[in-house]
Amino acid sequence: MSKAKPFSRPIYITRPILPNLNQFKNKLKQVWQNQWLTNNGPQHQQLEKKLRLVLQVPYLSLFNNGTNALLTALKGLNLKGEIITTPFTFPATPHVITWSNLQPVFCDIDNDTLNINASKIESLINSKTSAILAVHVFGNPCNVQSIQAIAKKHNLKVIYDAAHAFGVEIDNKGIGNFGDITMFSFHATKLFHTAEGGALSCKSKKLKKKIDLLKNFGIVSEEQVIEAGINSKMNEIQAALGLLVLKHWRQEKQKRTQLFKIYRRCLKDIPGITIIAPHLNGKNSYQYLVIRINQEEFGYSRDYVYQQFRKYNVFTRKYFFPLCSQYPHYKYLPSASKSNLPVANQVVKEVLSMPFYGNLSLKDAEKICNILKSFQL
Ligand code: T4K
Repeated sequence: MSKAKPFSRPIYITRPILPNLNQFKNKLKQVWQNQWLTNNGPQHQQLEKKLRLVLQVPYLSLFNNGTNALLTALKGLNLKGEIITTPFTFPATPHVITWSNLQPVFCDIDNDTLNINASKIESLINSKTSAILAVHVFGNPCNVQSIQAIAKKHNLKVIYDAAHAFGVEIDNKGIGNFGDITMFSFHATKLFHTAEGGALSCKSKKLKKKIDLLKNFGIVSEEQVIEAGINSKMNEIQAALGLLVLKHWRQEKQKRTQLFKIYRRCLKDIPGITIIAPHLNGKNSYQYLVIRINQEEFGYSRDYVYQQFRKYNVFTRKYFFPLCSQYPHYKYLPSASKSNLPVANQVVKEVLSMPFYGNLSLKDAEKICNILKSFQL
């Protein structure tokens, strides 16, 4: 194989959907005409209604980012004591537990889906446990049936972090219908985005009302404040952008399914390389394309591959290295010990997020795979 040349421009793992600038200017004109910039304005109301339908959930509340949404979910469910969660996630997941004066308890992950291993949850439950905070990592759904059964048996709440799972369905139902509350992130790096943004879905009008109060200081009216809320509102400019991005996300996903086919074809014969996400079964978000590198079979470690790619102007990412359980403020926890998390500690050394976005050409995806192959020669 002839040696591939480095890309002339940096290739990142993702690039945001950017709607036509003139269309965005037109949207901004509407905002200017309304002279209404935030606090549940017309753009916000439209986006909330449309997203509720796209995500197929009964109730949805928009937020200024996913982390604040998750923080509000914990507050809204009145949780106490310990929350069982995964160490293989973005820092936001355990940090919202800590910010709520609760204790994260790390549970090991499943070797195939990389999500919390439902069969390991029960041994971590004690009288202080009040909830399970699970993450649909890389858009691959958790074992929601088993998690629900455990929660029911032990009277626990279930919160799903679906930051990566926009538009995913489980048994033809929107993923936001599982658990007590589900969080979505609309950060610029997500399939659907509002630059920064997020949402919570839930199943009761009462809980939606509480969530909406909590994200707006607990204000009911000019003279009545009934909750110790915070300010986590999505503004009109974010919502206006979201309304335009919403017109493009299906096409973006379609382009990514084509890219996925290229990656699958080109990577299938490389010993030691497997694709983790998008998962072959079920309806994935096509949010990330994640490979796993078995050093023994491939001949080189994930860290070597990551470094080598940089020489070709390809900036892959080691999501989610290091594990959250290795952060200085969590590593002292008994549940953070390596012996409690053997699978997570192995997986985190092997995963690599590859470039994956609609504007990446099929030819460039093929070239990236050829570069990877060339490391073995
Ligand atoms: N739970 C989970 C499981 C999550 O993954 C996240 C966020 C959250 C909760 C919290 O949700 P938010 O509060 O963020 O809504 C990025 C995102 O900032 C973060 O939202 C996301 N997960 C995480 C997995 O990825 P970084 O620090 O890795 O992003 P950054 O700036 O390195 O961007 C990655 C690549 O994307 C860049 O190399 C280039 C490209 N990029 C990025 C931005 C911001 C662009 O092309 N344009 C852009 O505007 O965290």
